[in-house]
Amino acid sequence: MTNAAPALRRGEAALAAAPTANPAGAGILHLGLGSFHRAHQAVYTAAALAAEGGEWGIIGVASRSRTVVDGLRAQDFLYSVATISPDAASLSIPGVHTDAFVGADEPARVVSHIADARTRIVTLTVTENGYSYSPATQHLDVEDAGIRRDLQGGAPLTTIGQLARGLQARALAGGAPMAVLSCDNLAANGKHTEKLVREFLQELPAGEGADTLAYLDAAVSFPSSMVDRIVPATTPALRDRVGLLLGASDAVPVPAEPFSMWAIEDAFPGGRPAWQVGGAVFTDEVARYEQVKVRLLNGTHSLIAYLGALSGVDTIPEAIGRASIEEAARAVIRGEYEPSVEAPTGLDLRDYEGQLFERWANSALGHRTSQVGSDGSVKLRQRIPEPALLALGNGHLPHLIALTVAGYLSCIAPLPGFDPGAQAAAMTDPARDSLSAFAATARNGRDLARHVIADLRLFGAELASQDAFIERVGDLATMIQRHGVDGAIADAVDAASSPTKGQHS
Ligand code: CS2
Repeated sequence: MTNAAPALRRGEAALAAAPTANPAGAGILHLGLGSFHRAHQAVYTAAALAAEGGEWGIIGVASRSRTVVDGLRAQDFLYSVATISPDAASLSIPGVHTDAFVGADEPARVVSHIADARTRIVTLTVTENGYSYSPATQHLDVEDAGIRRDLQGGAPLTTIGQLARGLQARALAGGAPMAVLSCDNLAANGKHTEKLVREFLQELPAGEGADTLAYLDAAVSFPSSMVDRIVPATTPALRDRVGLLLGASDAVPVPAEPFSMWAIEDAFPGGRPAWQVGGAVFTDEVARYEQVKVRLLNGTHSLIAYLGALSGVDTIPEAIGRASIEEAARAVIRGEYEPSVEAPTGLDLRDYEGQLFERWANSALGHRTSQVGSDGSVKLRQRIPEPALLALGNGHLPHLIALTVAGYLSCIAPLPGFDPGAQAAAMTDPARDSLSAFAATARNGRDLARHVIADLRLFGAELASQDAFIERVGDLATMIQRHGVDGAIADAVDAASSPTKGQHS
């Protein structure tokens, strides 16, 4: 039906929902023009612009894909956010983008926008995988081909290379103050980004980065932020539904849950939009928000996704609807994640947990287990090592975190003879090829777990020496291979609830 409807444009009489903002200029450059940014930061920015106006439009840069850029260009940079729950669906049009382009096609343009004094904030949603970080060295991955090339010069293609080269050009052009704001699910994401940008500049030959480092000291901030909204991938069915609701066709709508949260450290030397109007919280406690979110929400989300996929289930609501998976999710939150976090002032962990289960049960969203299970090699590293180490340090084996890792390995690097099913096959992961090649010849789960956790240090250096944890991961993977996922869930939940079995020396 959408083919017959007029395309979404500014000023169309057919619009059921008018754009909520019309920025005077673009003070923000955003790297990572995916669905999440468009359903989160853009919505807060629209609220800020509607309340206060100003030059806080957004120039959106997609890293490689043309789809969203082409769609937005054809629609005057408008698109709809469909807020969906089982009881209701509503549309909004955050008209905050003033331009969009593909970074890989025009890398020099990324640099020149960062250098331009009119840009006062660069925001990032480039995923956990976009930071060129090596967990083995805990530094910028200078062995990465993209980083090596960007260090040699020419128009940079990696995010860290683009930031560093852009800031270098900005320092030369007068050094106007600005903020670089990471909106990815990483612990201390601001500090992490700053460290990697500085390491890039330090790697440049013969002190070439010295002036830029001095400029960073004087005028550039890297605030941390915690972002939260469940945003599944867009489907053809959503496009049709939005077309019906809107009376105009939208090629690039985004679906999202009603819940949304943003906690930001307030350090913006070049100014910022009034994001608090849209509900953002400016706080010194971002680290606490981030820990709660990355562990209780994202860590448990991974567990649900892998157990769901291994049970042959397509979506997160179907997975959490299974009593055994719900029990495992409650056990990992109560027993293994909660003890590792300190709640920020005013946030009640019991309420937060209650909300999580409601959010995961949102059956109208269709959030897929294969989407949440993708990129586990980079996501789990943010979610599991610290709480696992904390439990181990207190003499407890974290059985459900071990089950999360065993579930992950069983999905993307199955042991010989084990077929994890279609949902697992649909998961993408940068480490899939190398891990599955190893798994195909592994004698058992312990072999595989040792290789991944101890030899490759996929989850960092400290977990690499935790033999009891590694063996438990391995044994659970073997159990999944031999007897299926249900037995492994029961074994882990049972062990976690039994005080003697839960201890280790
Ligand atoms: C999910 C997140 O895909 C995943 O790994 O855990 O994308 C999650 O939906 C968001 O972080 C929610 O804010």
